[in-house]
Amino acid sequence: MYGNDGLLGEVEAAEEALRDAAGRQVSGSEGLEEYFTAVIEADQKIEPRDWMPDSYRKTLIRQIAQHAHSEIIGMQPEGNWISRAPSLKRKAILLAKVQDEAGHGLYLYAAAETLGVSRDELVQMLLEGRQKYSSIFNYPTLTWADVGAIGWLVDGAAIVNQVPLCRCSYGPYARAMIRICKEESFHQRQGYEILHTLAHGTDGQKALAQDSVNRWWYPSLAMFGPPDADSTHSAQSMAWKIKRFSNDELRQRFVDMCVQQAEVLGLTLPDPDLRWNEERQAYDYTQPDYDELKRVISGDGPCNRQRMAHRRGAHAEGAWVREAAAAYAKKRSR
Ligand code: FAQ
Repeated sequence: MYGNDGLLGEVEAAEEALRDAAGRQVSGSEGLEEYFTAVIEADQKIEPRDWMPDSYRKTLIRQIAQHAHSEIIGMQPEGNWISRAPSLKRKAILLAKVQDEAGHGLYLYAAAETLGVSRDELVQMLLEGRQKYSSIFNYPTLTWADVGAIGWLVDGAAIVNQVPLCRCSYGPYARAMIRICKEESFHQRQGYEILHTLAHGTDGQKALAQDSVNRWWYPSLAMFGPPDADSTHSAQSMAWKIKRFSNDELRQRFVDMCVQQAEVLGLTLPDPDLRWNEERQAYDYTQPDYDELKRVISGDGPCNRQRMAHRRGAHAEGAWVREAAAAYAKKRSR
């Protein structure tokens, strides 16, 4: 019914492959660069102790940090609904979900730190606007149904994008992604269940669910990034096996997955041109507005300013906690 069992199977397979790749068997290469290339070609993992090109390191830091920041900023839109969830059970579930996102941020910052950059530096770059976070978290959560739409569509898009990252060539990132994907899959199901309940409720509840899907559909498609022709990093990231599929390939996979799920929900996707293409064995669909994506990425989305102001405020308010933790660590080390 939920349609992501296949994706979970891919995560299991990637986990097994990771164990094999850990016992690395590439040998006999001459220089450092040749060895790096041989490891990538053999589909084994680059580890923190290995030599790697500076540009590979920089690309990973950029992507992993952006991903970590997204998890942390991504707590805000849903956090907005914790105190207003319609029942104690819904509140407890949402609280746990939002807490999971903090955990994902933590795994990812830890993975980025293995590349020689500290979490403090990364957070500082986010606060100063020198690093990005996902466009999707700059849209507002206007109703309770939006919590369902985020789970179904945003977490759904996140899994489709992230399952291939479980096979990423950099070991610490791949290992973090295995755990994250398993949890994201659960998140997607909780969102789907919220929407399913609303869609099978009163006419008013169904209308609420439909309205949220109408608002979140295109921003979710835009999460996959610019179209391949405009994607600056894809070719190099795919050659390094950081990315395994292009932005457009994953977007298509997501659309194909959602169509059947929407049918089960009894909701429509807001695209009059969505139809099955027999020749391509995939759905034709309307592309999201990529100019809007550019605007949102560059800081001019509906909630960019609010999200960053909140993050800066939370960081400042948490200063005493960081100071206390540092003082305690110092005392213990003495
Ligand atoms: N938003 O050359 P490409 C989640 C930037 S986590 C903002 O195609 P790339 C969990 C890109 O950085 C969601 N910026 O880039 C959750 C680059 O900028 P630069 C986050 C975007 O890296 C659920 C420029 O555009 N997921 O949802 C976006 O090869 C619910 C050119 O683009 C990840 O981070 C965008 N949507 O491919 C949490 C997954 N798209 O640095 C809470 C890991 C592109 O050149 C609640 N990341 N840009 O100035 C990736 O897979 C990739 O980085 C892509 C972009 C696919 C996002």
